[in-house]
Amino acid sequence: MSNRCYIGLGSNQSAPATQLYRACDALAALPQTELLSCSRLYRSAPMGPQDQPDYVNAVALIDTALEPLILLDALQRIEQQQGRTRKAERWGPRTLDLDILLYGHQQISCDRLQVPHYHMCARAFVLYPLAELDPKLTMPNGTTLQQLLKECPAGSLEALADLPAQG
Ligand code: ROI
Repeated sequence: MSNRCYIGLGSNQSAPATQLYRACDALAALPQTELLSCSRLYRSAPMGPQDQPDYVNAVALIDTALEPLILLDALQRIEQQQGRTRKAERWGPRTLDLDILLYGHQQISCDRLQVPHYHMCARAFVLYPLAELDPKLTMPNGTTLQQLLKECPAGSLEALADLPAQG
């Protein structure tokens, strides 16, 4: 069985755009998984602690037969392969962050994984790229993406380039 999953990508270290392109290649190479589409890249000021560089974010849509926790393991391996170290500081800079935003219409709550992702409903750097991939998307609880966007100003968010077109 296959599941449509939206993955959030973010980086603000070590050439962030390159990190995101590499991560998309790694998503496409996952077993039992097809990369269906990727949003453009977006730059935004850091949410949370301000003494760190701007972030580059994107959202990818994959079709996968990997179970949620197996997918999470795979995403964490990609983060590690791209130099992610888990530091004590919460909300500090990172080379690569990969989050499962949505996994089909499932709601998942266990100690390792929360789907839909905790804060996605109020984060411009998630909602605007998501809308590029599917403007008619509905959350598992029935809230539409368009409703969420109305309550979430774009702020400093700025679209950069098409993800697949860049090397
Ligand atoms: N801020 C932005 N703009 N983008 C992110 O991906 C991001 N990720 C984070 C915190 C530190 C909360 N801030 C962010 O984890």
